[in-house]
Amino acid sequence: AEDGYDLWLRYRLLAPEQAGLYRGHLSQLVAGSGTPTQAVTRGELQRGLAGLLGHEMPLSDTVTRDGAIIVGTPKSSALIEHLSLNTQDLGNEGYLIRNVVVNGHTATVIAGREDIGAMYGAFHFLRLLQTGQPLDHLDLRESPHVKLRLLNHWDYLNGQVERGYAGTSIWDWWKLPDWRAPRYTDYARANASIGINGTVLNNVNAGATILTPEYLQKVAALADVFRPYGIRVYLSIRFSAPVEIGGLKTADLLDPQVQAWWRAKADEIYKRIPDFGGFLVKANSEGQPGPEDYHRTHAEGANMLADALAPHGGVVMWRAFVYSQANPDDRAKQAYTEFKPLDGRFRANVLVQVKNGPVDFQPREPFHPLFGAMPKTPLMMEFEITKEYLGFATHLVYLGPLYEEVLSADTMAHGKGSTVAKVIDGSLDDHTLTGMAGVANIGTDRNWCGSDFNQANWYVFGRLAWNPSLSSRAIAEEWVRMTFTNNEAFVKPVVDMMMGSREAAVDYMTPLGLLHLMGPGHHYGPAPWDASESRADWRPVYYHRADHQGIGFDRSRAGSDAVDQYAPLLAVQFNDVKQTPEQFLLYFHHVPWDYRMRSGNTLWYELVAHYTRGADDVKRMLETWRHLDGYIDKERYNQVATFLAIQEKEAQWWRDACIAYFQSISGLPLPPGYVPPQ
Ligand code: GCW
Repeated sequence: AEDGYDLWLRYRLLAPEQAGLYRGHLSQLVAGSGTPTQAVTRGELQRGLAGLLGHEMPLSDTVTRDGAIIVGTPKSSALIEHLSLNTQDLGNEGYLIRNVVVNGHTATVIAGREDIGAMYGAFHFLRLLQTGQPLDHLDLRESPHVKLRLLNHWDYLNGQVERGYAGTSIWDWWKLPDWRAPRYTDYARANASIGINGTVLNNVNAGATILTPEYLQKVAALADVFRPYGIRVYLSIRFSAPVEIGGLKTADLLDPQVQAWWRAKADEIYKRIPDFGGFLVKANSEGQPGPEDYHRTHAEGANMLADALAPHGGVVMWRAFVYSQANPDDRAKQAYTEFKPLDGRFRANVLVQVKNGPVDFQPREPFHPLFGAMPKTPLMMEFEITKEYLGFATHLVYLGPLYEEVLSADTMAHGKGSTVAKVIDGSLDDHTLTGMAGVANIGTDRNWCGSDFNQANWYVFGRLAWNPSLSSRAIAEEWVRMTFTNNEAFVKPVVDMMMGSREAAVDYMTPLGLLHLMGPGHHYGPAPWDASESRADWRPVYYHRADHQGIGFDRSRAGSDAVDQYAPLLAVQFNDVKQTPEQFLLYFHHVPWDYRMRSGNTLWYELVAHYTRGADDVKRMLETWRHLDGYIDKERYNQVATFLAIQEKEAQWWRDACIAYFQSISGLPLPPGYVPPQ
């Protein structure tokens, strides 16, 4: 039975016509196993090829017939060395895949400069087969565009996953370090297959316990499992840990004892985990302790930790997700206000990790104004893979288009073409330390992610972290082929459905630049009326500001002036209601209900039309899926169908609740032809 456990690494038998395509190309495997990485690379190829072709691939020390696959590095393989390939500029993680002739026989070589590169190449090679690509005329060269490609787990040590909708944490802290569950290896394989090279094991809302010797031993065991796959572990730390587990009276960074404590802690960690990645820090945000508790800046706090890690080559990823209840200013402005002045004040091994938008992982937000605004500081992207505001496990929302929209957005920081992708890959301001993080959607569910389609969000995150310029459609197609089938009659409609799914969710939840209308606390379902939260900036009304005259948050110069956090040309555009893209209209402006939209509709009618379109889109998604019965296994087909039916019901709920609520405020009649809820 199919339970989704294998993710996109299913390696099921290829259809005969596809297998036919590869006849003559896959006859023997020439690959070493002298290092742990070589061993797992060879193992993955054996496993993948056996599954796809239906027979074991013979191993050989040298090429003895046509169709050999040669894997390795010039250092590990004399054969590869003799081919005199240019592997020098591949970097540590890059690879090439090429057809060659060896001893008069045709062969395919998968080579890296280092083992890890060859491993990534092997996964790419398997992907070619899984997606039905031809194997002749191969001449591929790939290196990652971003250095740190990380998952962030919001996992507590008690097993709970904050904003997790796929069961509990896969880290079984009770049984570590002795029991190294096979699932950890499968986790590493999945990540390696898409280029993810690091993982932050614990929640940014961190306790201090993870830094105790007992837990560091457990962390070291996980690091051992991941190491062959090129994955480093990182930890979220609690700024006040020197007090909580160090017995000190203060965590003030100017106290020499505090500095010494962190240095000693770093030394202790590296003794156990020589390739430890570094720290992720949420400080002075939503109740977490931080340097501001002692009237020091974020930069000073980050630098103190950076100094402790620097001798070992570790990094600090300091989050910019800050906004304070005490600060009456527009929440969307606060991170920029606090961090922009700190540009140039961070140590070389500090990255500032910035959420994609200025508020909080909404279905749609403009890109965060810090991108492009801190040229002297490496800024790391933080995307949310788990669907906190996007329907949890059941709603089918492919996040590729969201990620792509943000990455391709133009910050105009150095004129046209200064995209967010260029900030992230370091090319805009010449940074070599670069990174992209995704808040994981992984848990103990058999299918890891709570639904089959949620796996696509893990997948697309990894692929875009490798290369932020890839197309989310191309990635969706790869994923569908690997996860379900290469049958074109299935692939095309499913990719189309995925590509439209994010816009559908925006339409039925928060169209036209609205955001944060979800039920406070849990963030599931509509609650634009809800005023139960103690904090004003956690209430939906804070964001939509609907009144009898109109709706939207005035962030123009006449309002909170958030527009001026963007580059001058963009600020002018966003400041003008006529020039603001309609998808961000109510994010930047408070607009009268009778405002004329580009369609000719009034704003009120347009809002109703978007909600209706979103709900209708989901109906169509379900219809599309119903036509695809029989192309894939029953188990996964049925679950997707049921989840889509839930989504259909809930999209309708969103539409009806939001329209009814906003109508109670606008007092306007519903458009002619509008079908109210039964
Ligand atoms: O999105 C919000 C979430 C919190 C989260 C916080 C953050 C980890 O609702 O659950 O806490 O952001 O990113 O720090």
